[in-house]
Amino acid sequence: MEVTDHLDDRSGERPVGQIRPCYSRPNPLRSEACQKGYLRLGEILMGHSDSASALAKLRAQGLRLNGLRHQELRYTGQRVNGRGANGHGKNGQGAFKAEFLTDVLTGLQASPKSLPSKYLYDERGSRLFDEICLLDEYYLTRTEDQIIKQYAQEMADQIGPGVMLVEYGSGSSTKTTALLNRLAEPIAYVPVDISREHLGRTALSLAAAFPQIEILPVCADFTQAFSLPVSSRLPTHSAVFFPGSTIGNFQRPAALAMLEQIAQLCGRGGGLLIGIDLQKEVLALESAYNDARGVTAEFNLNILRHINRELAGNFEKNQFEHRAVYDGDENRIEISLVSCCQQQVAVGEETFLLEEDEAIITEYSHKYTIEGFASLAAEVGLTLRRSWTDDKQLFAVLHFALLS
Ligand code: AVJ
Repeated sequence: MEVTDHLDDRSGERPVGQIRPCYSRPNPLRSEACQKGYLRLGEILMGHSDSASALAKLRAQGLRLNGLRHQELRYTGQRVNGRGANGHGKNGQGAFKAEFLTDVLTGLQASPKSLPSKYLYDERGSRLFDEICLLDEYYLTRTEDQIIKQYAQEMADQIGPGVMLVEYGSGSSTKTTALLNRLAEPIAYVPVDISREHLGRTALSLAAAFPQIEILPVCADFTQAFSLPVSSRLPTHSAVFFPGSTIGNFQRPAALAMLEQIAQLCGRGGGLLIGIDLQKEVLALESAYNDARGVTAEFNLNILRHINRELAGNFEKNQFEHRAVYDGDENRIEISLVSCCQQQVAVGEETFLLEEDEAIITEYSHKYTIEGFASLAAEVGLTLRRSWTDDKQLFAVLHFALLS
């Protein structure tokens, strides 16, 4: 069987313990991938063209690399929705920036003004979000972790044997590990993430921990359609794992579109394991988004830095204030940046006038009841099979099936 190595061009000597990602059979995606500017393996791995520096960075982050040498780590040449994720792609950067600019201009021309929440997550934003997850006030992450840890076996039983498990967001892998540990005969694990860095880290550490599971990372924006990679063994079905209550970011039409997309990706017999934040008293909700240390405020304001840097904006961070309030009619936390004065702001060639107290909405975080979310999912054919929650009913993890 032919082994093709795509990590870099210096595939000759490799010290012991180095990663050896490979395709163990000819990969039909490969030549097409290279022609069309799909991601190459090395790029997916780290966004480094040089494997030595990628490895040094991984080591510095404390990753166990020994033992990976014989691990078959496969990467797909999955297309990143037509552009380089995170703007690092050799061919995609321009397109990515153009889309960022269009999104920002469209949002600032609208009334009320808004900015897509996905732009909160540049590198610094992602780090700040990780910090949010550790805050006392931010109960979401810790509660979901605890639910999954406690009921991982039941969840794995619900998902069933022979699955290709597709994770949206592939964040920190503690939840994933708990699940993968308990799945019966899992065929493949497909982490999907827009951040190549995150994806590389997740893929490598899970490949080391689960040598029997084929790891097929896909670098993509999961809010847009993408296709599943092909595993070497045929799965009996696919299931999407979508933790973190990220679905809460979407308003109803977008949430429905997302669920529909998941249903189509999995097909009949497929499943969805998803985390949602539950409705609760307003004080607890608002505290979670107005932490005492101001980390959430910093996270929110970071979107302005991101725009200034990437799109030649001139937002003055200290002319804006973080606001997060619960809207009981819409059942959502509305996060915005409020202009402290009347001011003019430029983004590239365009200028915008902001009135004193005018808000730019940066994020919604919808809160559901289990029944409410189940009826939403039912609209696209997803049937609620089981749900798990913590004893204070702060958060829930739901399992849906696409019945044939
Ligand atoms: C990542 C969308 C789940 O809505 O709670 C946290 C994002 N924003 N604090 C959420 C967020 C501010 C978070 N989600």
